[in-house]
Amino acid sequence: MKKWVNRLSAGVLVSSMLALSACGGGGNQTAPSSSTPEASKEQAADSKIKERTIKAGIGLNEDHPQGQGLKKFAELVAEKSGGKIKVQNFYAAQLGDDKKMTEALQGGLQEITIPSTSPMTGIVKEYSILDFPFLFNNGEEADAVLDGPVGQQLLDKLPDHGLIGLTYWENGFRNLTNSKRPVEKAEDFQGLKIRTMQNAVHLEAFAKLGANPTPMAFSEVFTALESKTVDGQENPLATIESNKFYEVQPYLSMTQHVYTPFAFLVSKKFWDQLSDEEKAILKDSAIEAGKYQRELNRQVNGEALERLKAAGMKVNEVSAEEKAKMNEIIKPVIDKFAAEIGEDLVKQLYAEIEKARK
Ligand code: TK8
Repeated sequence: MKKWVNRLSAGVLVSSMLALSACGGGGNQTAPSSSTPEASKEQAADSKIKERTIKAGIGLNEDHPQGQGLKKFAELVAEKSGGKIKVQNFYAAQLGDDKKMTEALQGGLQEITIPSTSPMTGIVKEYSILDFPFLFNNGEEADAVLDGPVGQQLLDKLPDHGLIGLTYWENGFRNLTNSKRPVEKAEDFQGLKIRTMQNAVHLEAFAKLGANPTPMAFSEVFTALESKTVDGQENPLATIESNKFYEVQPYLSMTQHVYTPFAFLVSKKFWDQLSDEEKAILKDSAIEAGKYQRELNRQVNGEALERLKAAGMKVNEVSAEEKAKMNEIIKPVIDKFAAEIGEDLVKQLYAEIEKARK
């Protein structure tokens, strides 16, 4: 059964990637002759791009849309730099979890990582506004906010912490899995030991629902589920599939309780060494690969549910009434963080969402 699922998911993923890649990448340009003004301008620009090999690490697998996005990024950087800038990709937390890799960027030991924004609240607490449950109805609303003034304001807070934020990629809408029971009602959370990201909003929100939350690095989750140190976890479907959580989690409840973005981060120590041409290559590639990644992520998350059911997961929907009840129970936690973060930014966030809904 499982081998069949893997072969299927690999096949589907490759075909969706091929379909998507047809839309990316620029063709080869014919080099203008060397004596023309264009040539000297191009040579001047080219001279501003140095031979470099940079390390980019992520927590998810190569087959996950985040991994595929990173591959696209490396291709685009190579293309735009005429092969001078090589991006070495490290998947599946080879270089550590989101927090560890972000610290490595701050120390200048690594150049790029793409963490979930939730563990970044320890660096910039304002990122907590993105952890408010049931904030977005769909990915497009999230795009409007993240690619808009609120998203930019949050990125602009990073240089003071040794980080440069270029853009946002998509992790997605999170759903609960567990080994105990289907979670259909707010009260079904009672007593469930749930792994959360290292994030105060998530911890306090699950505690408010009566669960017993434990913060943990992503790379430790599978083992904690398998050994029943925790009963459950929550992630988008593409991650539940790519990390084979269906092998140790019989129940999948479509809570869609919060949307998590990824932030595309670069070490400021490294960034400050770059020429404007090199900075433009990295930024343009991160944004272009990000568009590809978001689209692929939505496609894979759209397809994964049937494969997870085929892999044996018992899936239950959660009604809008029960989601509203959960949101009501959690509200005091959100009010507390909203006050801590500051009403202005929170008001702006809701105004941007309203605008996106028009
Ligand atoms: C991977 C994490 C993961 C996140 C989590 O490094 O920790 O559950 O959803 O995607 O960023």
